Amino acid sequence: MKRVLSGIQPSGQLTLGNYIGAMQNFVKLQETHQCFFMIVDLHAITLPQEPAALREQSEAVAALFLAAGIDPAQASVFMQSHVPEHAELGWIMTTASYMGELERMTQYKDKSAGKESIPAGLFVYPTLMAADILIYNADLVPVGDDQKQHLELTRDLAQRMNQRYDTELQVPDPYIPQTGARIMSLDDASKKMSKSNPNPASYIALLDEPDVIRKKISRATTDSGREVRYDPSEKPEISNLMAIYAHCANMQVSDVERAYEGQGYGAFKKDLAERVVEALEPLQARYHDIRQSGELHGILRKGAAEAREVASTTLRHIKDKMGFVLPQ
Ligand code: AQP
Repeated sequence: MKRVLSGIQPSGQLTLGNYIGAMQNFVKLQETHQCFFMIVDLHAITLPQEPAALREQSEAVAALFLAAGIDPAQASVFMQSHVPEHAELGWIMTTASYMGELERMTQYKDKSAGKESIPAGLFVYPTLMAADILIYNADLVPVGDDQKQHLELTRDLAQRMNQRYDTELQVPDPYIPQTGARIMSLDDASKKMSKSNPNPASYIALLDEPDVIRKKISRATTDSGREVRYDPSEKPEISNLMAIYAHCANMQVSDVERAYEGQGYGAFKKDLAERVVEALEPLQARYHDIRQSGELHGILRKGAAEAREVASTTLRHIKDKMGFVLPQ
């Protein structure tokens, strides 16, 4: 079985974008791959997090993984910080990287733009991400467009380590999901829907109440005109809403277009809100059951133990090849 590694940052409330772009694919992948899915809390602190919010969001992401259908009997689900080998290999990967290659990362450039003082963690974020992947010798990493450059760096670092130290690190491939739609922001379809966007009206949180979802969709930006037509370059706003509709109703966008021929934005948005509410209701019910069951921490403990077994073996192999004195 090929190995898959992926994670989501507890840096805000998970959105419909995270669900469609990542979690739904995780659920499919666990059927055919050995999967490690983590809540990447060490990555989340590259930007300041309020302690109580970080704790709550981390537990919420874990519960949402399970509510979405990730099965702890099939996949290992864990907190990144419960597997300290990530941080240790992260440091080793930092020492194997060059300033120039980290400075070229577009996510670093975007996230540091306009900041008076740039957190160092933002700069070395890709070296920790490389460690996350290489420590499991992952074959495949589900990545969105924005993470492709980081995966390229991970591949370079794996090859560099293998050449320099004769390690046997797996060089990972990107996994481009078939249903890899990029869900865009409700207030601006040129930006992706993001959980850390300061404007909550720009995203649908997976735990938003039905009336909040209805309100956000009714206020979502639309293009000029009134035709419900899928054309991402000419009509980016309505095309984004149509993609959300298609995902939530399990339809093709062409069918959505046909269903709303001759109808205006108003009728379409009203129905879209109901499709989103219907899609999220069962997920939300399962989420609340999981939070109340008290089982979450036991599942995370089991996932971390499974992950550490693999991670500690890889780290030992790397340190041995690099010349560290291993504890006897
Ligand atoms: N809008 C999106 N459409 C499709 N997929 C998305 N993902 C995120 N937003 C969308 C996918 O979800 C996973 C989560 O990645 P992350 O938490 O490490 O950070 P991110 O990609 O930067 O996601 P956010 O929500 O935008 O977080 P913040 O605001 O904290 O930076 C990834 O697989 C991503 O592709």
